[in-house]
Amino acid sequence: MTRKRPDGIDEYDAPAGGWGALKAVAATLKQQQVMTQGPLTLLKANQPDGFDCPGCAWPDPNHTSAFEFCENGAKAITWESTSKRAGPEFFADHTVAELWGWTDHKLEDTGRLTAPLIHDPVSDKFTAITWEEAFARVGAGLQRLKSPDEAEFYTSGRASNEAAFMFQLFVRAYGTNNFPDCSNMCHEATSVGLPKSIGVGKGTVSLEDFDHADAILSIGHNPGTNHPRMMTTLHDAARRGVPIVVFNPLKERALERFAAPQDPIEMATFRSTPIASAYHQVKAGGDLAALKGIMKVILERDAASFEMGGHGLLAWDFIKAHTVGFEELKRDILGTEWDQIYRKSGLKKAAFESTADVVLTSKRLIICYGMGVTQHSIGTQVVQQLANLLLLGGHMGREGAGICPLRGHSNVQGDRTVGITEIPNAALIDGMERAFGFRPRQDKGHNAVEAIEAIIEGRSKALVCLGGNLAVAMSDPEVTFAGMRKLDLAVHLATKLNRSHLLTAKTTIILPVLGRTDQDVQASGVQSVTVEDSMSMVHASRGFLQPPSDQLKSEPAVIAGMAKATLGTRYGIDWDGLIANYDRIRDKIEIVFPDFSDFNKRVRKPGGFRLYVPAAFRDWHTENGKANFLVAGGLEEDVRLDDPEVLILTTLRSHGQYNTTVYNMDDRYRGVFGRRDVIFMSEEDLRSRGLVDGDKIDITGVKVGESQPQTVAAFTAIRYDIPVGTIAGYYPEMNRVIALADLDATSGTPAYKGVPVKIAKSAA
Ligand SMILES: Nc1nc2c(c(=O)[nH]1)N[C@H]1C(S)=C(S)[C@@H](COP(=O)(O)OP(=O)(O)OC[C@H]3O[C@@H](n4cnc5c(=O)[nH]c(N)nc54)[C@H](O)[C@@H]3O)O[C@H]1N2
Ligand SMILES: Nc1nc2c(c(=O)[nH]1)N[C@H]1C(S)=C(S)[C@@H](COP(=O)(O)OP(=O)(O)OC[C@H]3O[C@@H](n4cnc5c(=O)[nH]c(N)nc54)[C@H](O)[C@@H]3O)O[C@H]1N2
Ligand SMILES: [Mo]
Repeated sequence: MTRKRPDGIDEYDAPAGGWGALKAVAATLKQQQVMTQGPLTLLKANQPDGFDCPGCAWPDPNHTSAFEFCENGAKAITWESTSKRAGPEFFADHTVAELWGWTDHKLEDTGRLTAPLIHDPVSDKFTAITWEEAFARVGAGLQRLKSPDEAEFYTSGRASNEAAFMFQLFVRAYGTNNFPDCSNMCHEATSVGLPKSIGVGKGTVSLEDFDHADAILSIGHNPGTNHPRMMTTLHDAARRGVPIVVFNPLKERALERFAAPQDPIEMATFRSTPIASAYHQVKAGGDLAALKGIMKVILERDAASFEMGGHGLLAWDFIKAHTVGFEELKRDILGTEWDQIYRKSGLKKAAFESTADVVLTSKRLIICYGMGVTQHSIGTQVVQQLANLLLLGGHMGREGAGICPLRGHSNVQGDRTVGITEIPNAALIDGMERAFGFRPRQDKGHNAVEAIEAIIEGRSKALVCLGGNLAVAMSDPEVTFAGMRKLDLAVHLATKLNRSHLLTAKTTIILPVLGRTDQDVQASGVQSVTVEDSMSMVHASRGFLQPPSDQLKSEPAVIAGMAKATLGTRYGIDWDGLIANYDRIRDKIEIVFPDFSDFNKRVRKPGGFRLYVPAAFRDWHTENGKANFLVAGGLEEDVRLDDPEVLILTTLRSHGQYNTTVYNMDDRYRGVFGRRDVIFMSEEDLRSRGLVDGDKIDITGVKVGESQPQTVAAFTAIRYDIPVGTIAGYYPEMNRVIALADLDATSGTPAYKGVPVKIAKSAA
């Protein structure tokens, strides 16, 4: 007999995609009241003459002609092109204290911001202000600081190349390298880890490579929700018989079975395609052990082949010609005990043997990965082990093979390419001098966690955010929120209201900006911006909707306005000229970054162009000019985990959210409906703690460094197919229990996917 499940919890038996996805889009259109402009907008997404979907950074197929269906892209687009508005009248009716009590969903669901706003501390309300006044206040606030290093300039990954480039120009001319950005919380382990391995901090594969791959490993990402257009690619590969081996603690439905809404037969017959050929439910944080396990089998078999008089099983010509460090890696891997590998990964020998079979028979292997890999205290090292595994078989610089980090925001990769970095290299500084005649500082600035620490400690007094919701995205809101409330100046360029805006400083200004779908008209006419996807393709994006208010400015224009008010005529930068025609911004980008040669011409070709990725051509831009096998530290137990009561919490995105934007309360593919206050737990972890499915529990963080552990109370434990010792909950609700100091020391990426916690049955 099966016991009744808790409210809102249901087994979801259907495949991912299919009719459920189509139905969800119809519901979204209705919710956002976009029956007139909305459906039309969807057809322009990711088309050569349309705008780049703000949803994710998965590339568009060449010469896109048919509408590429994507449920979550549709949510992202309709959320932006909604007919709801949050204008000055709305803010006149609500104090900030009142709005603070609203949910994240309700805050953003008030609709598009329509006018510049300033917080009035007397009434505790946001009131309208002119652009001139707003720019003057920002300029005065920044000029007043003792040093430019007392200001932090945050970038979220939706900003276009043009906006991001203008932002770094403004900030470098102002005089600091404090560039916290969302990438610091996301793929920083990739940006820091891969350059040491293969000389470039980006993926090496192109979309076409997936047509030629003969095996795919998918590690720690959930494309059915976060990169839905990738499902078309995985679906095609699976139908070709390509083995797809998954490592993920949760059985993500889309990686099990997917019905392609593009496929008329699957839609008509309610059939679906199995995606994963093997699914290994590794423990959260167990990937380093798992990768060592796979490589151990491979290296043992290679050695055995030589002993039998064979030529080995690895790509020996490649290893000899292109790599350094094989012997050290071999020593480390063969010296790692199987017991430790089993214990840390939670997997058995068969998982490593079967994966080694796939890897060793593959001539063209692609490894895809996401936040399940990067957001750990050992994230950088795990990324480097992925590179090791590929290098053993020579799967770099070969058609159909390579590494594929799934990037987050639609232009997070481009923002980094055009200069958003707290660690500028000499090439960037030289380029800026060539383009603008001044030499910016080259010393290291703050990344995201360092920026928050500086704000908490009062070393930084101003924060300017180009989009995003930094306070909510960050760990430990208890200290993060308190720090942000102590600022002298907080400035937010935003499309919609969110909680970070409500953390009011002495002066708090919200500047409403055009989104991707909005038409951007400047002195020379309608403008396009450019973006770079996960596979280094740069292409144009042009909005066409009537903006929600005639008071909105584009992001580049707002940045230019702030820059003029702050810097005056410093360095003779022609801010107005750059804004009048974005071709001029691109001309400057080309001077700073020679890879963008002929930028304006090349980006006008439908589909755009691909930036040079040296490792994709076996051109290794590492210090020693070779690809490097890198050894990761041992698998010593984390001392925090010695306590048998400690569980590892991993924090996830639901199907109904975009980062801190909560579209709706459902997580359809995981069978959760109308709620987010749940913790996924294995039957055994429930039982051993005297709990049953549906019990209310309190989750408390474990002390890390100086942290004061916080508790999330009265969440509902639900029985779920997840490894013993691993539990899961939603981001950002669970950020409360994550210590700010819990991060990957090498890259600074917060360890959002490996949070040590204790749980107890709620008293109430
Ligand atoms: N619709 C939608 N699209 C998005 C986003 C969104 O919020 N909504 N966010 C965008 C952004 S900024 C990003 S960075 C990407 C994020 O895309 P993903 O990387 O897919 O992000 P997560 O939801 O955090 O899920 C990570 C996956 O890793 C698994 N996992 C958790 N811990 C571990 C572990 O220790 N090991 C392994 N192997 N797996 C683990 C989880 O079960 C989950 O399946 O998506 C982008 N696209
Ligand atoms: N626990 C936990 N925490 C995490 C993660 C996790 O997996 N677990 N993931 C981390 C990751 S990968 C990331 S990338 C960060 C995300 O951190 P952020 O990038 O800071 O957050 P978002 O939620 O993407 O930002 C949403 C806001 O962006 C604004 N916005 C939307 N479109 C535009 C636009 O076109 N222009 C401007 N100016 N503003 C716009 C809106 O006001 C909206 O409220 O969170 C990180 N935090
Ligand atoms: Mo991200």
